[in-house]
Amino acid sequence: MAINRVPTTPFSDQRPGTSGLRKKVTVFQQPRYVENFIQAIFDTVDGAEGATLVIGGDGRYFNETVIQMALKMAAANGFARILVGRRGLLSTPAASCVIRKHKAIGGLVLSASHNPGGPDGDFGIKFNMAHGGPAPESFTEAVFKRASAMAEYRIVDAPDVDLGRLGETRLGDATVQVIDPVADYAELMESLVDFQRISELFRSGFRMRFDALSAVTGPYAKAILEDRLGAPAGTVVNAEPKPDFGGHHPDPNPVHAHDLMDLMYGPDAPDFGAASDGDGDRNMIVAPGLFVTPSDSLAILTAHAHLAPGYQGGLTGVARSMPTSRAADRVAAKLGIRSYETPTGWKFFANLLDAGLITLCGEESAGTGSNHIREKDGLWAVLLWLDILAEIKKPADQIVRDHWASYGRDYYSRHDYEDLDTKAANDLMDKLRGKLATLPGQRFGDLTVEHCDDFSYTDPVDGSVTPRQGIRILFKEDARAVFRLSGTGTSGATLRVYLERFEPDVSRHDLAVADVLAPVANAANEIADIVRLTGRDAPSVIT
Ligand code: VG1
Ligand code: CO
Repeated sequence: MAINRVPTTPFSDQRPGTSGLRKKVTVFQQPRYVENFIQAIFDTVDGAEGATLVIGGDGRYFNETVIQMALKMAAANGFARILVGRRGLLSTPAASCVIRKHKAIGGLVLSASHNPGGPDGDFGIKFNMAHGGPAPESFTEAVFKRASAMAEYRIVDAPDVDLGRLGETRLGDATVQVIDPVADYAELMESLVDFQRISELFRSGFRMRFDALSAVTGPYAKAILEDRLGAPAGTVVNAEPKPDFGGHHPDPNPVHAHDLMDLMYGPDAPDFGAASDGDGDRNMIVAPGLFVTPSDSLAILTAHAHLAPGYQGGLTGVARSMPTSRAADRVAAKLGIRSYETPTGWKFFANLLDAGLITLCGEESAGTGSNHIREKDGLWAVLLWLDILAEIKKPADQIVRDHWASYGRDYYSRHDYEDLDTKAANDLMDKLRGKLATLPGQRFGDLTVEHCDDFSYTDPVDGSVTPRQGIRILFKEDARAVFRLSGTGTSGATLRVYLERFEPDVSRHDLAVADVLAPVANAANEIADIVRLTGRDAPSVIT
């Protein structure tokens, strides 16, 4: 079969951010834009010749078009075997699982995760390495350089592969295998949590709702929760992946998953509520009448994971991204295990997991995961919660309150200022950096700055240093404010302000989050001059 070498014009804006290259669909639709980026990835992969590659995406608009291009380009670039999910679907955690299980050299994950989809929405392309996790910055920088100087791409001249039928076909010199997107993943889950115990929980009348937000986890949640574990039909809602997510914003937080929140805070709340995002790596956990912050969820899972078969021997350590609350650190200290603080983004956890330094990790942005794969894993977190609920036999909200009673409560909230003028946002961060030296000792309302810095991470495994990862302001009153700019947005800049305050007193664990954090929010506004420099008097989203 003929391999075409097609001249391309290089693109100078193909630098991956927190999690791959994310842009508006219309940007990806420019002639040769996708091909240019994929060729840059393939040129950067060491040892493509004869190797296995995994390709899958979250089913959003443009997914199938890019999958066909990627398949034909992979065949022209020497990969011997290409595994692709049926209908082009693979959740991000399932892609990580398939890469590892089938010893692939890596995988292309097509997703813009929690960003909206559709012709006016977002698209994304990410490369994951042989360990199953997102490529490190050394790799993505090399891809960016290559993409900026590309002369031609390679593609086989062939008809589209039928993605609807399982099984093998030839494409050029490669074999394409269309796989069941759920099978390998479900098998892995069964090795980590006690399926029988969770089935008994459902048989005993326990009820839950899983909202897939019309994104990729629908088929996974239906197959595992309803078909395998016996949850009643209808437990999983919005279960059909749609190219535009049915108009949902597939970001599992209290603002965007409002239907689930209404149910869980209403009179007919089931025992447990959960949701996942566009590509299935995030999770949201809601107990009846109580939203569980992802930071608390990480801490609670750390405290109880040993109850599940996959973690019976205990944990070696736990890591959290820097803006995630310090709740998990408190558990680690009590358990006598290591804890780590990494920059935002899953790629920083891979070395710690590979080296066996940690077993669990998580982020405030609804990401939780473990050493079973190298991505965060939405449905896994839900299953681990269910296994713990089945073992402890207490209501979910009780488990959270008991946790606060033992460790204290880290009140937590994130304020996002979206779609800011990029220059104004950079200016705000620069001014803030410029002020750091003068802040310690200054009072803002009743809070006094104890320490502040621009977070720099030194990877304990390979010694690499990643500077400028966000500004941390720690107050003497055991409160913290963190500022950083998003690396996944596709329009303007997004300022994220993370606020937290620790409360050890159990009689003060039922206060309104916004009230407890108001003094921290006020101090953060004053320190960073947010209103004046952004022209906004309130955040666009509070989660
Ligand atoms: C956001 C989150 C971060 C997460 C990243 C990818 O990044 O804050 O915690 O790892 O999205 O998640 P940023 O740079 O916009 O703050 V996913 O589910 O979008 O792959
Ligand atoms: Co995601």
